[in-house]
Amino acid sequence: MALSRLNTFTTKSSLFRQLPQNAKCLSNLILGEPSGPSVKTPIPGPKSKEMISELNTIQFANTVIYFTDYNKSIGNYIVDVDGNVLLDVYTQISSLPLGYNHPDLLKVLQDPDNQRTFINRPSLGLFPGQGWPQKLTSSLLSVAPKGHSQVTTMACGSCSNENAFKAAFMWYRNKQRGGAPITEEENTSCMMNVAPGSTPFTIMSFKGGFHGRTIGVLSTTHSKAIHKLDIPALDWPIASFPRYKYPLEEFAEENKAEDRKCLAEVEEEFERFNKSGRFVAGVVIEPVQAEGGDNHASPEFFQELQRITKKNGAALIIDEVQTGGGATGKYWCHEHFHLPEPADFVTFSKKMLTGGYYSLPEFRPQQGYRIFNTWMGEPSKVLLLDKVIEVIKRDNLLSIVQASGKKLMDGLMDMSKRYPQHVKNVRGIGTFCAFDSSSAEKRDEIVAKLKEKGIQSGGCGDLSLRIRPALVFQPYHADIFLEKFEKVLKKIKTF
Ligand code: PSZ
Repeated sequence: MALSRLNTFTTKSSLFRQLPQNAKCLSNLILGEPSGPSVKTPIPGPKSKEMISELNTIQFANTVIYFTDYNKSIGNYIVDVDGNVLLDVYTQISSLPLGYNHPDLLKVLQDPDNQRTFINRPSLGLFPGQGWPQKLTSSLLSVAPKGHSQVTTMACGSCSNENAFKAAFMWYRNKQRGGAPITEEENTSCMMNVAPGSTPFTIMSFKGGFHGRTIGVLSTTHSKAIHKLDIPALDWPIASFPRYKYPLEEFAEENKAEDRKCLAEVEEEFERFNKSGRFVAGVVIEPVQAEGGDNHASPEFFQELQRITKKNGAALIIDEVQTGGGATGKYWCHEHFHLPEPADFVTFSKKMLTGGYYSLPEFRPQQGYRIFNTWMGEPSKVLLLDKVIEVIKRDNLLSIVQASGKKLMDGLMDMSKRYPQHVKNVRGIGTFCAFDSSSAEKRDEIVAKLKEKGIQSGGCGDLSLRIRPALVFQPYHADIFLEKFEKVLKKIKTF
């Protein structure tokens, strides 16, 4: 029943191919979507509330916003169990590349050959299915950042970063050994968590960064106390991430000075830790700090960071878990930075559907079972990703992102002039946009009122609201968002 309903959801890719730059035809890309949001009950509605209490008897459920009807959700619209239809600019924490129930993805499931991939989950490190290298090539490697030919799949974003860190540590130690074999003492000491088998190596991270919640990467996460409280942390170097003044054109000098200050801290931390023998094996950074409040840094900052990292013999690990997959108008956000050399690692998850990382060949582990786990990713996710990438290319979705991003940014800029008390520091690349409100309370009020008007958005950082639509979000959807947003702004009291 759900499927027949979804047959009305048709892509107009052939039409779109003829007129790729024509914004008018972009609005026809998805048929079968509602013409706009509709809200019938308070959110969460009565059915959601009942289900939340039911779930709460089984597990802690106080974060649940509402229960979703995944049969009815379609394209850019999420539909809750009470029948409320919301334009979704949060998309499952920025992890839905093509919106809900995309017909091309549903077709992947209907193919009997594919069904076997869904039910026979392999241990990829031991028994990959035939065609696996070709699948990796047509999907992940077809969109690899320039200079990358090696990819390792993992389950989630945290796990991808954990393993990139481990690969960086092994690479660093291997350099130190200078080709000497691993000693018996190293093998026995590591079993007791002591030197020389266990190293004192570190990963440098940035204030405001987020790289996951598992215990290793959590030491590099610095966005909110709630993520870290009560968990033991590693004493690793932490530098400041630039905090710019907006509009950027007006504060060019101040922002350049901010870059210099943060880069000087990176140099100081390298020196401090390397001198004390706690060698910095890697530097991990997001191209835009997302959970930490959508903090952007300049291409020059990243170029210089790459130079300093290399000079100090460490690996640059770019965490594209949230920024990757097309939302910035390029497949990888760091492509906007024109780095002189490829990053050593680029980690991904979310919109890529599978976790994992690209790494340069020198980071291949020296022995088997060093970067390893039961599943090492999930072929059915890669099968879906293969289709997602095909649709992105076929429907020219990156140019849609650019067009919709411009519409969003222009609209937000305009709001920041007309409602300066509520909309400040507008920033974004592609549809990866955000602004600051005047306080956390005001930001939460805007998110709540947007929901009442049928817009699902999300907060980030202390006082920011982030916009994270799917790649099928078109300029026409941006208009709907902006119209509802203005209605909300008119209702928000200044104090
Ligand atoms: O509260 C949470 O646990 C959230 S809310 C958003 C995320 C996590 N983002 C995940 C994330 C990320 O944004 C970056 C830049 N790096 C790593 C991660 C971790 O990914 P997962 O959640 O898949 O482990």
